[in-house]
Amino acid sequence: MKGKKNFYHLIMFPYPSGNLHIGHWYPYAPADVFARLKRMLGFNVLSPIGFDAFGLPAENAALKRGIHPAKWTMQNIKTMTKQLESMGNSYDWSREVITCEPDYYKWNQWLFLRMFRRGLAYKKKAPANWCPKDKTVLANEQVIDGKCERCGTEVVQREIDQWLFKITDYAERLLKDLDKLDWPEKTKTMQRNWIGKSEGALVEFPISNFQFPIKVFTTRPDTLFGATYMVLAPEHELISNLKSQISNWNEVEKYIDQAKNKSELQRGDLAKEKTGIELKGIKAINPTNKKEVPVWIADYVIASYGTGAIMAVPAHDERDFEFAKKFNLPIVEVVNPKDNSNWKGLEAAYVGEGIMANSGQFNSMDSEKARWEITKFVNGERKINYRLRDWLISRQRYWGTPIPIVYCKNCGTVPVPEKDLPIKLPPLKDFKPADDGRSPLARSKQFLNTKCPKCGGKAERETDTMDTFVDSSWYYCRYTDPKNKKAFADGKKMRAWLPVNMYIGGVEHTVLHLLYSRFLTKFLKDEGLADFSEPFTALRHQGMILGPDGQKMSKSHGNVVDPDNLVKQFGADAVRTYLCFMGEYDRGGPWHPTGILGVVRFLNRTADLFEKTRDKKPGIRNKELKKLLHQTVKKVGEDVESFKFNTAVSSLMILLNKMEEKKAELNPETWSVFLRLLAPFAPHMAEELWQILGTRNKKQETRKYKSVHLKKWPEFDAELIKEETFELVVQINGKVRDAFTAPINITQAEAEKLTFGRENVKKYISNSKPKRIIFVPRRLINIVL
Ligand code: ANZ
Ligand code: ZN
Repeated sequence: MKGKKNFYHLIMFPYPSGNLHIGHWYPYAPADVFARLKRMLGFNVLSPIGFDAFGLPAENAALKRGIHPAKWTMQNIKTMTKQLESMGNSYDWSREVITCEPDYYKWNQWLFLRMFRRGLAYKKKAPANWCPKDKTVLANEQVIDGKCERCGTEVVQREIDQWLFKITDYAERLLKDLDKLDWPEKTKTMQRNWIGKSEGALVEFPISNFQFPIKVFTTRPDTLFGATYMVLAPEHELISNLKSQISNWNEVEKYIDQAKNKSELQRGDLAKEKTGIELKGIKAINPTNKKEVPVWIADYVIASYGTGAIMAVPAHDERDFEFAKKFNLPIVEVVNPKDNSNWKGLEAAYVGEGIMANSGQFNSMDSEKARWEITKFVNGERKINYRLRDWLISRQRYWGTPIPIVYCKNCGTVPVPEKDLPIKLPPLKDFKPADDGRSPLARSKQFLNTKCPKCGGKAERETDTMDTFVDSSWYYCRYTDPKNKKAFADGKKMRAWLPVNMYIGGVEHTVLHLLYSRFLTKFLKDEGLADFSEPFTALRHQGMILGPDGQKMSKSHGNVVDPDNLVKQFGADAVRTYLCFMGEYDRGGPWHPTGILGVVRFLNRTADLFEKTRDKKPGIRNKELKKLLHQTVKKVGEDVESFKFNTAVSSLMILLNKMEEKKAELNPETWSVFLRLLAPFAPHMAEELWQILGTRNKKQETRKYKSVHLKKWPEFDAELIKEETFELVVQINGKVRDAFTAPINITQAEAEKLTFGRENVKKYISNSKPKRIIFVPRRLINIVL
């Protein structure tokens, strides 16, 4: 729209999982209030919706019910569309995106090919998290406490060929750019930890009578003198090379086999009893003091992190300490705390910084300084390590985007040419996962057998499908140009809307979707396909709505609240407004079945009062009412912008009370303001009253008044609402302990009440009873204890 500033408002699109429950409304309804406000503030708001339609949940549900995932998914989309429409959300349905449609997933394949061309999509045999029940590989993020995120089965490790996206190339940028985002601090911290940057050193420990050393990554090279043994991950490649020198090979082999079945998370668990076995016959040499140290293998060392081997410093690392105690390995302290008044000696590892000891010429040095000096001394190399792993996108499942790769005997791995996209998902009848772990697509000979795009010879297609997080990593681009047949989105249209100005969704996506989207955006930027490097400028999370019993809503608890019934009973406006009103948006809380009645009453009272007073003459004379009206305009606008929907609604309620009190003063002018404030929350009712207001006052029953939702948000008079306040200073025994803003005409009783309610003051008073309270109007309150 000409002359208006674009504002891209986005909610995380839903899985078509079945019926929506009231918890699903929560991210959407208050978010729509925000979108409507922005529109009234004069922005050209884009608020699209679609469905994240591929993936395991749909497939599992379809398997359970014995119908095809495509049919099941489309049915659900139909139902959910109806439900979403009943909410009165201002979505632009013409831009709807459904990720399981070839028009959409074609572009997943296209993006994959771009990644492949840049070496960012690659295949590798790697240990993968394998869910024996779902029979599929899972990304690290989908393994929760060692169990499959979907079905709760213990995850095991398996070696298979996997496609990965090289997100690790972007680790530093993903980390650095977090600083400039208007996101919840907690979410940013979680991403930082997930990326897990650590600064340390690579150090080599030679092995006696063997040409290759053991390389370790350590964040504490200052503790090198205290390294009394070494540990290799059971999968470490050196182990098989050392086989002939290992005298207890049978035992070692057995241990390795056992370790294979545990997930990384289980193995890294601090609370877990340590296990391990010494490689008998092997010794490593500590490069600081040339002492021989034993070499162990243990599953608490993870193959995929650092170098897959550690130097163990039991005096200063908790896990090493526990291990050394259990297996009676030497513990040598090399860092003493600066303040050792509480130092208990070696009852536990001391993990802090301090003063060097038992470390030759480095004794008495600060450990922070010794860190890099000792690194130099042993010819180590400073190194930055990231915890972030490459993104495993292969899935051996049916309901996803086929990976556009062909394998040819002559030419090897060949990307499908762009002109042949989309590679359509074959309409399989039997789409169950196979026991051998191969994708069900392999069972369709028609799909599998193809011609090599290079030499024309016989070839086979890749049969894995893509992780659905690929679909959702770029959908916000597609909304800007959803029907485009030539590109995933037109550059001009993308520039007009992106990046997303406000993104709303669950905190559970922090290290998955939100990280993948950031990665993909950076890739698009590097490819010259986008002019922004972060997809979501601002982000807000909704809290979770629990069942009336305070438990997470679920069918098995029987505590699911059905929004359709609520809409039937009370109307969508009441449900929306109550969702806004029920509590702090980012916290959520239990659903109170009777709570909504308060909101219903508020809306009914509004309608009643309107009916009685809308025709009075213009001009608000009552000063008090006028002031509150202007104050409420300011408050509601500011609150909604900062996602404080609950206080916005309550200030509307306060205003209504005042309007009832000053009934005689009300007139179309008051209502014109009030209805506009109400419009984002209760769009249907506000519109209806607005039309009545317009037509009646123009005495033209036939002429339609412009929609309230296209009207401008009312302005407030800053002069008029200036609260007369002052800074009330709180003293305790004459010392200034606190201060807060209070109305000019506050009474002593009111001032005392506010003062005693303040945390700062409570802290000082605790249980003592004040002897005297001195109140100086417009200045201070002094509590004498
Ligand atoms: C010796 C040492 C002494 C360590 C000390 C710590 C304290 P972050 O901060 O997470 O990067 N480590 C290295 N590779 C490992 C692996 N593959 N599996 C398990 N642990 C591994 O942690 C780095 C530290 O974790 C490294 O520093 C190493 O232990 C351990 F007083 O080296 B440290
Ligand atoms: Zn070929």
